[in-house]
Amino acid sequence: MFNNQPVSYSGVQPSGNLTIGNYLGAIKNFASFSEAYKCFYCVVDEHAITVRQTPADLRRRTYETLALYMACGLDPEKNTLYVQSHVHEHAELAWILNCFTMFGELSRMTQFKDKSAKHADNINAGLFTYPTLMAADILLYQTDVVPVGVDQKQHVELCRDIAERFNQLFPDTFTVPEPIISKSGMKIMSLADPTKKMSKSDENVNAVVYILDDKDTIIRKFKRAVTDSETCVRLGEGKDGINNLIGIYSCFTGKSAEEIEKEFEGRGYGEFKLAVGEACADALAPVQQKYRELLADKGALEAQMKKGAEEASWYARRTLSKVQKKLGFVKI
Ligand code: ATP
Ligand code: LTN
Repeated sequence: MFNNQPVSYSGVQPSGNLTIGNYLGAIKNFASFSEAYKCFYCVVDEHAITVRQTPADLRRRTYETLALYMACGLDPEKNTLYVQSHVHEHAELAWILNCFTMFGELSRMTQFKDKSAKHADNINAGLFTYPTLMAADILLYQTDVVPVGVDQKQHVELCRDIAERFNQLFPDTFTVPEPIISKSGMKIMSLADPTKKMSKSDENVNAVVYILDDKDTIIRKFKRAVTDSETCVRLGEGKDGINNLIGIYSCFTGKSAEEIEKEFEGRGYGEFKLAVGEACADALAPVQQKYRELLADKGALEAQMKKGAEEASWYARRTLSKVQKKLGFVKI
């Protein structure tokens, strides 16, 4: 809560081209909070450098991610859209929260385990303390709800534990947030290995459908999606590929799994895959069009970054100052 208004907060890393997993699991749902909540949506560039980034790519993707937020329907008049490194309070509160987070808690984070296995040559301290920076993002804005994909639930739960621990020592400091996991887009799986999350940092571009892929590419990727040896379009155990495609088709068309099973009764996987590709491409076409228009005007995007950072700083400053006072830092 901030001034009696509930707050929604989330973030996306500018660490790669955004996928339909990011879109269905996170960004598409952000807009639904705009009316009833004070919303903050951040491009988390400081999180992105926990794995090596090429500076020019990081810079370009920061603009692109902001443009995509807007293209996906986030109106900057109704939502505070900004870049994490433009609000220095995030890094400052993260340091403080590091001193209230246990080594054991961070060691249990599955994302840390996954990413340190994947980047074995660069298991840096930032990768380890990633969740305390994320907790700082959330807690600075006295956040009530955090819309994320299911892979981030563990981080939001750790954030709750940190907030509760801090509040016990220093009462009434932070709002304790709830994760909101959208049911439909909970976890979109890789098209090449449907037991794995579809991830923007996957090296196999055929495993991933990007929001900005053109129609032919989208249809080709779905055509090649790994399924099973059956031919009947229905949900089932061990049918991870088909389950995933039914989930994706359902998200883009609003149809339930039962309706989809009926629609494709007696028709093969080939026809179904084509329908999924077409539904996906048709849903993304207006987003892509809007995105291109927004990206063509860098000056306007920069003005938006500045406005967002000013708005966010106002809230962040208030929480950080309260925390510093409670801790006994001398104010001059
Ligand atoms: P990376 O591969 O670089 O770790 P990512 O693709 O997992 O990135 P993030 O920037 O970490 O993307 O995630 C942004 C948001 O998108 C988060 O809320 C996350 O839960 C959601 N998300 C990412 N991938 C998926 C997916 N496959 N299904 C559902 N939600 C997802
Ligand atoms: N860790 C998240 C991105 C993220 C985030 C946040 C999400 C950073 N800060 C605050 C919600 C709230 C991710 O990798 N998906």
